[in-house]
Amino acid sequence: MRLSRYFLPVLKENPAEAQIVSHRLMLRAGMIKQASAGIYSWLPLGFKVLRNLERIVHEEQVRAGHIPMLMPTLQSADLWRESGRYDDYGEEMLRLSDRHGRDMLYGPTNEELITDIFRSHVSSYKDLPLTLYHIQWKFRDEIRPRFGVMRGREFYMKDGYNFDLTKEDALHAYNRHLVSYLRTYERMGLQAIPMRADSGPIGGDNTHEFLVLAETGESEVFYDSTVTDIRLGDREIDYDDKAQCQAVMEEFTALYARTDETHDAAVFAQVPQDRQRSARGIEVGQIFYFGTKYSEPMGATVQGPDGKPVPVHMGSHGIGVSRLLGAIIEASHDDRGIIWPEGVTPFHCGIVNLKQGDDATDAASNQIYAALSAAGLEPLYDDTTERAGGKFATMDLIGLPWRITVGPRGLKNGVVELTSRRSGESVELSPEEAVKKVAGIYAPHHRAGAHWEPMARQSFHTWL
Ligand code: 5CA
Repeated sequence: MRLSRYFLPVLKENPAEAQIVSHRLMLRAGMIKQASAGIYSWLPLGFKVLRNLERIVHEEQVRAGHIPMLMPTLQSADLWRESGRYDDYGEEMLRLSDRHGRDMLYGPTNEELITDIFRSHVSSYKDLPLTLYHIQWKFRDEIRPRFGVMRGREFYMKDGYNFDLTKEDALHAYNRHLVSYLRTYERMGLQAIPMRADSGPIGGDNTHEFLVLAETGESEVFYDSTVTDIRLGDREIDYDDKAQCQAVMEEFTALYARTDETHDAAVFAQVPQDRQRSARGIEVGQIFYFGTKYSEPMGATVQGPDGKPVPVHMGSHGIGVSRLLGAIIEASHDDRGIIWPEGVTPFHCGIVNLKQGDDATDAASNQIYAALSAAGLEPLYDDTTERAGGKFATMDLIGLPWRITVGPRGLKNGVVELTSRRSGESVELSPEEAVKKVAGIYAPHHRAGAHWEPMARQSFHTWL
């Protein structure tokens, strides 16, 4: 993409309404614009990152054996009356009626709708196990929408639902979700710690929230500091292997890590004192096992091996996809702007032409642009006539992890500058070497212990 043809409405001033850094940077980098309280338009740069996160979520869910689909945002109130949640859900639910006076609602979550789909089409235990998921907009009329996409009213969520014959099978589904979520967050450059939590209106008593530690987080958390040393990394996971998934779940949940709702001071006191931590965290996902809470009242039964109908065991599992943008920025920025992890960056590499209009720098910049594109990458080329300082400030603000700077002085010596946004370090290289280096960084499995993969090459959103 050439910046002169893109739509990147960056703001020079700090917007007064933004209280936390991620909200401020998303507004300043021209990623989002508030449409009304807690509801945002996703401008091109923000939309690109949102799509990248969505792609990672899809890849990891499909890898775990879960099946993508799409349910609507508007639902009929009747289904929610069946489960008993229509009255229980309270003010957070946005209720509407259509021209025939039928009660509708904008879905805050989808347990009822998916249970209805299941009961209409599945009648035998032989069709189990089954896990269906979608990524769709949700609406919760939060009393205090704030911090931009972090606590929105309209937000983008991945929600998945497992249907199993037995509790044991459903707990395997729970573990599969836990493991696939760990992979998902690590690919996004995040550490999200599973913590014992409260189930709220979803129900059940087996639930973990995934928390990214951050001072601006809305949740208060208590944990054993050694929990932050555990990584999933590159290990091969066989999602059909119950024992392996169980072992990973145990490894990640054995140490004390709880949100304030389930915090138990007496148990916490048994953690060695120098490892006791209390901090704040951003909840980027939550998994639930709730047994037959929905299948029983809604009649979602299958014929068991003995021919008798049994209600299925279910769980639901959510990732806050739009909230993740805020969480990643909270975890990865400096005073100049965002620092995108390679796995989610909107463009792989920036190209800054220090003397637009100069034959030599224009030609070299164009060549680098073409070579990076040919390597399957998506560069953002600042081909505007803005002065150098302004170009650098914009690149730093929007946070592309790598930048190639092309200037007349360097070109005389046959070099350009490759700069890491994270470390600030620059090296002088020939244009060909610079391209090779960047292409290598995004090559699969370049870094041991990290399993992010190059985006443009395998993205199902290359049209973006
Ligand atoms: N049905 C279950 C699992 S699919 C469910 O709704 N879980 S949830 O309530 O925990 O939501 C899942 C995730 O959505 C949360 O972990 C959080 O990351 C995100 N989320 C929830 N509310 C908001 C909100 N108001 N703004 C942005 N993200 C939110």
